[in-house]
Parts: sequence; structure tokens; C-alpha cells
Amino acid sequence: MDIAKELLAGSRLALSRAITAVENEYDEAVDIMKKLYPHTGNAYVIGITGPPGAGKSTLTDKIVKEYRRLGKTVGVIAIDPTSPFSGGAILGDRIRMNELTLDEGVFIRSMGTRGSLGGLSHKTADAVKIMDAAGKDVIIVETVGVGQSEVDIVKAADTTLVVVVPGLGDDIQAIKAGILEIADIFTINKADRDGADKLNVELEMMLDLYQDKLEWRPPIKRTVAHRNEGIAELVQTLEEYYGYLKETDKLTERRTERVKAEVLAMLEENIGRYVTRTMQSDGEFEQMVQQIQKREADPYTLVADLLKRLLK
Ligand SMILES: Nc1nc2c(ncn2[C@@H]2O[C@H](COP(=O)(O)OP(=O)(O)OP(=O)(O)O)[C@@H](O)[C@H]2O)c(=O)[nH]1
Ligand SMILES: [Mg+2]
Repeated sequence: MDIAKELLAGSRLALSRAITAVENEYDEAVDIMKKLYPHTGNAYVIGITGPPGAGKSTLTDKIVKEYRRLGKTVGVIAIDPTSPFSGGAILGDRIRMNELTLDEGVFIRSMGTRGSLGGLSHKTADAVKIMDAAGKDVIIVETVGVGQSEVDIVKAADTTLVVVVPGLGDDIQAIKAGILEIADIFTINKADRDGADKLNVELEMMLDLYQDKLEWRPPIKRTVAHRNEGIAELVQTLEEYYGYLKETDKLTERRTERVKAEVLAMLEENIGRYVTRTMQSDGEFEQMVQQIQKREADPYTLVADLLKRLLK
């Protein structure tokens, strides 16, 4: 089966297989990606992140439905979900999942943190491209947390929606640093709970503090995801932001940065692999280690020499 060809012809099975190939680093993955690449760059990629249990999956589910109502096709990538979209422990999620996947216009996939997180962000980026090539208009990447690894993952997104919830106490302080770097839009989910107003004020104050550094002041929306409240408005905001990105050329800018980062990462990875492989196969690496350990040589000189030789 020519996975790329069938995927481009609309096969869901091929779409699923392509992501599996990337996830498990099968040999054919590179070939698939090569063929799909020319067909990418058309989807609007949205990252959704926030603390565990904030309602990200519930929100994603409702956002998907709203986009469907607007006539768009949607792909969802849930990163290492603790309450998974499929086969998980939470029945509610499974029902929602089934509901969505009956719809041909929606494709949902979860990806785990097997292997390194660095590898995961790279694989997520490929999965996004695969769904993009498959013609999905909107692609949502859901990931937990706001740490560095999530920052890396959401770099694959054009827009990042940060979900916060009332009643997390000092959490806003803790997440402050990372959050501003990535948030394009905030939503206070579980706005049916006490503390939504207080959280709103805190967020606004935080944005005031950074006002000068912000080219775009992230709007703060409110949602009650499981009751579908505020969803249509949130999607409208997501669309407005997309419009802003396009008008100001920021979309091109972001995507250029992404291509740069991707090419560099790919180069580093390949060079690293090549070096490790050749050196380990001819035993030179062991020899080097021995020399260094015996203090017959220092690692700085050896590495510099080696690099000179390799780059010739
Ligand atoms: N009260 C209230 N509960 C909500 C709201 N949105 C989601 N929930 C509930 O919160 C719980 C967690 O929702 P999820 O959508 O699984 O949250 P999540 O952020 O995806 O969780 P993880 O993926 O495990 O981090 C579920 O029981 C939801 O029904 C809301 O707006 N208000
Ligand atoms: Mg979730």
C-alpha cells in the first residue's frame, strides 16, 4: 500500500498508518513525509494547553463540534492524555470520542510520551503535517501543562490557547513565566465555579505588567465546556486571531521560524546519528574515551579535531 498516495486520496486508514509510522519511527516514515510535505501548509493549527483536569479535552470536543458546524474538517492530536480520547478509564471521554469519530470530517489520535519529549515534539509536528496533508482545515493539539516541553510542542501551532481554571490558588504565579511566552488566547474554563472573576482580574493584571512587551494582548475568554457555554465565542476569537496573524504577516513569520527550527533540529539529529554510528562502528569512540580517561588527551581537543575531520 502506498500510504502517502492513499492518504492524499482520502483514506482514513492510510492517515492512521502514516501517524503510526512516524510515532514508531518506521523506515518508511521519511518517505511518507517526503511525499506529503508538498501538500502541507494549509491547516490552521491550534495548540490547547493548561493544567491537568482543566477541561482541555472537554473543550477540544466542543470546539471540534463548533468547527464542524461551521463546515470545517478537524484533526485532533491529544498528547499523552491522562483522560484519553480512546480506550481510557473515563467513560465520558469514550462516549465523546465515539460521537466524534462517527463523523468522517473528524480524525482523532492520541500520542504518547514513549521515548524522549524532544522526540515527541518532533513527532507531533509530523503528525500535524500528516493531518494537514490529509486536508483537515483545523488541527488541534492538546497537551497538559505549560512547561518547556509543552512550549516545544505548541511551537507546531499557529495559535496557542491556554486553559486556566479558578481555584488553583498560587498556580498563576507558578505558571506565569512560561504562560506568557506561549499564550495567544486565554480561556477561564469551569467559569461556573467560584473564583472566575478573581482569576480574570489576576490575569488582566499580569497582562498589564507585560503590556509593553506584548504585540498582541491575549484576550481572556470564559467557558463552561461541559455545558457548551462560551464555545462559539471562543472559536470566533480563535478565528479572529488567525485573521490577525494573516493580515500582519505574523503567520508567515511564525511558520518561517518553525521551518528554521525544524531544519536545524533535523540536521543536528542526523549529524549526531551519523557521528555516533561511524565512530562506534570503527571503535574510534572507545579509543577516544580511553585516551581521555587516562588523561593522555583532553575531550576539547579531540572533539575539535574530530569535527574538523568530519566536516572535510
Ligand atoms: N464544572 C465544570 N466541570 C468541567 C468543565 N469542563 C470540564 N469539566 C469537567 O472536568 C473534568 C476534566 O475534564 P477533561 O476535559 O478531561 O480535562 P483535561 O484538561 O482534558 O484533563 P487532562 O487531559 O487529564 O489533563 C471532567 O469531569 C469534565 O466534565 C467546566 O467548564 N465546568
Ligand atoms: Mg485531556
